[in-house]
Order: sequence, then C-alpha cells, then structure tokens
Amino acid sequence: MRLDVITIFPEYLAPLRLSLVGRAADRGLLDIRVHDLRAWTHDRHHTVDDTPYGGGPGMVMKPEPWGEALDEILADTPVDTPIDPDADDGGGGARGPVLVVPTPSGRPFSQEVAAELADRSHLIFTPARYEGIDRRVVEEYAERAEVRELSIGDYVLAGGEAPVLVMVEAVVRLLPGVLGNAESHRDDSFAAGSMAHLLEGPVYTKPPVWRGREVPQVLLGGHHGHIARWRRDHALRRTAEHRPDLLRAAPPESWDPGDRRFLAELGWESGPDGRFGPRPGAVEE
Ligand code: JD8
Repeated sequence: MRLDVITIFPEYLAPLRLSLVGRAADRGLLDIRVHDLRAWTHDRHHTVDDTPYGGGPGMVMKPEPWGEALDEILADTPVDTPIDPDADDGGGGARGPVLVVPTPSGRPFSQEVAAELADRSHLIFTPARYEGIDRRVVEEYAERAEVRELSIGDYVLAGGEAPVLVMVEAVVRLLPGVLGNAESHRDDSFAAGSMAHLLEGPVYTKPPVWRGREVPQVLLGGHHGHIARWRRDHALRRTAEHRPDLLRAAPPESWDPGDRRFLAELGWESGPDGRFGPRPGAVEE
C-alpha cells in the first residue's frame, strides 16, 4: 500500500516511522511518503494561507499549493497489483487512489471505513490547519479520485495531522502480514463479536496477587467454559455501562442464552424487534 501525506508539519508525522506502522514500512508492506506542502509554494514566504472571503475569523488554506501537490502525487499513483481477477475492480485494481480529507465536518471514521481503506492500494491524506482548505480543492479532486472527508470524533482539534496518525494506524493493522500471529488470530476468531457490539472486559497477568489485589479465581482455574462465560459477562457489563448504544444496536442473534440471562440480571430485556434495551423503570447505577 502506498500512503502519501501532504502537510505543513511533516515532523508531526514522525510517529509513522515507529512501532507497528514503521515496522510495516521497514518490511516493505507500506511505502509512506510525507510531503511538505510549502514545497509547492513559489513566493519567498512560502505562503499557504489567506484571509477568508466573506469575512470571519482565522485564515483559509490557499488552493494553489494543494493543487500543485495533488497533481504531482496523482500523476505518480501506483498501478495496482492484480490479485483477484473476479474482484469489483476487474482484477486490475482500476479503482484508483483515495483522497482522505480529515475534517470535523466529515463522515465518522469507523472500523468499517478503516477496512474499506485497507482494501485500496493508494491513500493520499491532506491534513489541513487554520480554518481548513478552500472548498474548490475537494470539488476539483472529487472529479479525479474518490474523496472521503472523514472525522475521527466529536471534539475540536487544531488540525488534521493527529487524525491522520489515528486513521493510518487503524488501516495499516488490517493489512495482510502486518500483525503478528498472536494478534491476528484473535481478530479472526472474535472479529464479529468484540468490536461490533461488545467492549473488551478486564485483563490480568502475573503476579497472581499484587498489592493485596487478587486475580479473579476463575481465570486461574483451567475451566475454559467458565472463563469464556466470565469474560463475556464482564464485557456485557462494561458495554452496558459505557456504550449502551452498542448493546441496543446489536442484532438479536448476537446473544446466546448465557448473554440473555446476564443481560436480564443487568436490567436489560428484549423489545418487540428482539433487540435488547434497558427495562423501563430500571435505574442505572
Ligand atoms: C482537520 C483545521 C481546525 C477546523 C475551526 C478549529 C478530524 N475530529 C476532528 N476534530 N477536529 C478535526 C480537524 C480540525 C481541523 C482540521 C481536522 C483542519 N482544523 C478547525 C474548522 C473549524 N477549527 C477532526 N478529522
């Protein structure tokens, strides 16, 4: 996979050389190119911003440097390696690059979006600063590439670089060969269960007693059935407390008889559509 990032703060992307993403790049699974937007300016001050038309606070990123940068990078997009001749792309990978634009007004970035991006061979990220990029840039490149305006969450950041780090890590760990055996096996066996509608429960390691605090006895015994049920109950409790929206959204077939019994203990019951919700009048702690 080829990743291009265009930014006025290339040093902000230094973490892409570290850890999981950096290792994937070192192993040749990724070709990461971080570009300084100011390389595509022509004035002595390397100006990338200007005042907003219509007035208002702050500055807006000028379209010309982005246009020259994107023209050059799009001219150098890789030819996809044919993998599956019956794929949507006809096997030639003719789907082209994806332009990823982090913005608080974008669609939510999610695990599903990460998986869609992981299926593409060329992602171009355009993290902005100030009040964002002149709108005409997205309009122009939507005619020449697939553009995804994405937000990583409902909070205000000062620019798109941190969202790029977040999105790249979520995408890269899904690429074939990136995760070690321990991690990837877990994802195979629990993918549908864990992320979709259940949060993770607590985890423990040695020593068995730390500062007088014991590891739950069930985890020390070897009864795999009891351990699985205990973990599932704690995941259900955690999800009910922190993300009740996930439990409500889960299709009825997500829940086995043990889940249903424990959800009832938590004050949850199934409604007319078979989905679970808090029992009317149930008081949350
Ligand atoms: C890109 C500039 C700052 C944008 C005024 C303060 C994503 N979840 C998210 N929160 N914030 C961003 C984000 C913020 C950005 C830029 C992403 C470029 N800013 C702005 C407009 C209004 N401020 C984000 N993804």
